[in-house]
Amino acid sequence: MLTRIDHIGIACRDLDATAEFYRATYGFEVFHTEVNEEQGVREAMLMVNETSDGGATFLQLLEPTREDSPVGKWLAKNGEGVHHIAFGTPDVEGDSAEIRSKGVRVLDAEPRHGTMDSRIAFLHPKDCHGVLTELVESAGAARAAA
Ligand code: CMX
Ligand code: CO
Repeated sequence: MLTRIDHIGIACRDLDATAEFYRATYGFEVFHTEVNEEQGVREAMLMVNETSDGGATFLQLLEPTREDSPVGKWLAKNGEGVHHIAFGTPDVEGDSAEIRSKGVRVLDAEPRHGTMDSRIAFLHPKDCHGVLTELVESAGAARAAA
């Protein structure tokens, strides 16, 4: 069961400058930074609020580490902007299977490594009315609460 908006993924060209925009404009501080070579991104997580399932909602700023990565290709085509949304779940495998059974392509046959040791799976945007959608099982409180 999906229990929160885990994050909104925002593609940017300069992670540090974009993080500074969010700090100076809204007061959102960087909570965590990480490089995920498998996904081809350098990322910063900015916490916006905690959620009733024991998790939290973040903005995820994404700078590509290589041009041929999903975010690199997307930036070249679209420029900076909202790249994906992510829903939190205590059971990424179970929700992936259920959503796949409804005819939505799950891009990851097995969950992959996500930020802060989460486990993630992506749904094809063409099956989700144009929205690239990610499922996130976080490593912390939300999974323990399952
Ligand atoms: N949102 C909505 N639509 C998107 C999209 C996005 N982010 N990315 C691609 N599309 C659309 C394109 O516009 C295109 O549509 P048209 O055919 O109508 O032009 C179609 O999907 C195919 O796009 P493409 O540019 O040819 O790209 P690919 O098919 O090679 O890849 C996708 C698209 C979704 C399969 C790929 O981006 C992917 O596997 N994404 C999942 C992984 C990811 O995004 N990782 C980065 C984030 C990591 C994290 O959050 O931790
Ligand atoms: Co994401």
